[in-house]
Amino acid sequence: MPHLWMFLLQSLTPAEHKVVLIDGNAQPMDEAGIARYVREEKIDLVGIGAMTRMIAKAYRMADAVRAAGVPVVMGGPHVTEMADEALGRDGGSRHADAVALGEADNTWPRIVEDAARGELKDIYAPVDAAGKELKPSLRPYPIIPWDTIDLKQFNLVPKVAKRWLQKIGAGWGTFRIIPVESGRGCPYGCEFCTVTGFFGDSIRFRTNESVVNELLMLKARGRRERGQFAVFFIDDNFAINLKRTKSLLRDIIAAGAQVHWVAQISANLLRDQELVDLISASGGKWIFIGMESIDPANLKDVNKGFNKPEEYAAVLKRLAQRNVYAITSFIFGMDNDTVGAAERTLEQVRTWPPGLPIFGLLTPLPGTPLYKRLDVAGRLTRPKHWQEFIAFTMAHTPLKMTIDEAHAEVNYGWSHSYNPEALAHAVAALDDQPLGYRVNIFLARLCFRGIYFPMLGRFAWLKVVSENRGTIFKLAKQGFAAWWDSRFRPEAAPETSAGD
Ligand code: B12
Ligand code: SF4
Repeated sequence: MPHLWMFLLQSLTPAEHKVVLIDGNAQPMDEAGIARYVREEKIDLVGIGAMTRMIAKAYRMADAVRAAGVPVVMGGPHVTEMADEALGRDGGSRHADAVALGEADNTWPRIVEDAARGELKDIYAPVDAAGKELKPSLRPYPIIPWDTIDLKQFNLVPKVAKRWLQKIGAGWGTFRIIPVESGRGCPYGCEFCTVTGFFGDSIRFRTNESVVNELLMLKARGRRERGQFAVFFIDDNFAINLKRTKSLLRDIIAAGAQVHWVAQISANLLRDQELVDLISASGGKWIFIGMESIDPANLKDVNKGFNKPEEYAAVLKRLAQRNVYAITSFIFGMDNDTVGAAERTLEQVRTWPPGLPIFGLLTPLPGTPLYKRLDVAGRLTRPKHWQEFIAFTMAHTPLKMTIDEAHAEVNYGWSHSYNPEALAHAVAALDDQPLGYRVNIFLARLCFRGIYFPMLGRFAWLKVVSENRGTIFKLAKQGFAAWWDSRFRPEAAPETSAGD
């Protein structure tokens, strides 16, 4: 999925400038490649955004661009906290000519104008003339021209299958997941999270109309191209204001702007049955829930005591009754975790409707209260872990187990949730549902498996397909039977034979 910031800043760029977007995930380039590109295309200014985990690579790319003689501006959550690092003021080398702190909606046009005049400043802060912090209101919100943006690099359908898939149903020649924001900010202040510090606890929303129009634009393009769009509402807590969220979802339904969508919502807000009904009716398919832990002591430690593990099951059942499933996110290596935390978590997960469990390690990100607490306590083992990023590797010592034991817990969680037996079990749990739901969960599990187990390359995929051949055969058999019934025994075919 592409990152929203680049489309947003592109829309906010003064009209006389041309913007080219390169997503390092979709179009990998090495240092020599990016240097060649900026020289050949005669690029005048490069903007780079990155999260903490990708900042080391971002700095390397920035160094190569600067060595080619092109100025670099960096922005995003990491450099907002570590501006001195990016500007080489902490004793290290300089990677950026300028840093945009915080939300750059209002500063970006100024940065571009300064760069055009050759007068880039080191730091751009979102403040007014009196130095008071200014948060963009999101009303008005720029129109992101999804109908004309070149989205080739984000098509998830393999090229070889494109022509054939275009003919299926409403057309599957393209499938793209598009980030859309309907609001910003979260006041909850969980200890490990960057969001409350970065976006502030002032929550801001776009108008319903502007969100609905964006969805309608995506739908129209999908129809035109005989392809599909799904939307990720990237709001940190999509239902933080229940009344507003319900009104947005009602407007989406009234305008016929439903697309399949995913959003992040904390479990406490999903108690509301009307909200869940509206989620389902407006196209909501997957809800990402930061469950973090099934241990209330852990949740209290990280200032997330509003999560109540005893209600997780009810929340997930309420969603599943409306055919909405959950991406349930857990963190191991918390201070009250002991060996066996993963199995204890999975014991609960197995009693829930099938979903997409994901597992990570407690990570002290710069600028978070967690970072400060661990630093003061002298518990950081790799205080600048981002300079040498290693996936799924702790940067501090947990209290009740070793670092290696915490790593083993994460490995246990992923292995036991994504092995062929677990996938078969998830599919079987939906045996009473339309076939489309079973195919959906199977494909989603295969893709999510790749978060932990690298699945790059044809052979990695072939291996996984072979390991899961039993489930694939079962689904193919059911698919053939459904097709046969709909063709030759219409009276026997179920009303909805393929779900979505
Ligand atoms: C969507 C999202 C994802 C998506 C993918 C990202 C995508 N393709 O969009 C998914 C779900 C996959 C994801 C995964 C992860 N995410 Co995430 N994600 C987000 C989320 C919710 C929204 C991002 C967004 O679009 N925001 C809205 C835009 C408008 O804001 P923005 O990106 O910050 O951009 C503004 C400014 O920062 C600035 N800006 C940004 N870049 C640039 C560049 C330039 C040149 C300039 C001038 C300005 C600028 O201008 C923009 C407009 O104001 C944010 C939280 C948040 N609300 O931002 C977390 C967030 C970015 N994620 C975070 C994390 C930790 C992760 C994971 C590491 C989690 C994990 N443990 O696995 C993974 C890593 C994924 C990976 N492998 O790279 C952290 C990052 C903190 C940090 N210091 O790095 C955040 C902030 C959430 C948090 N809880 O703290 N994430
Ligand atoms: S609820 Fe989510 S977005 Fe809000 S502070 Fe906690 S982890 Fe961050």
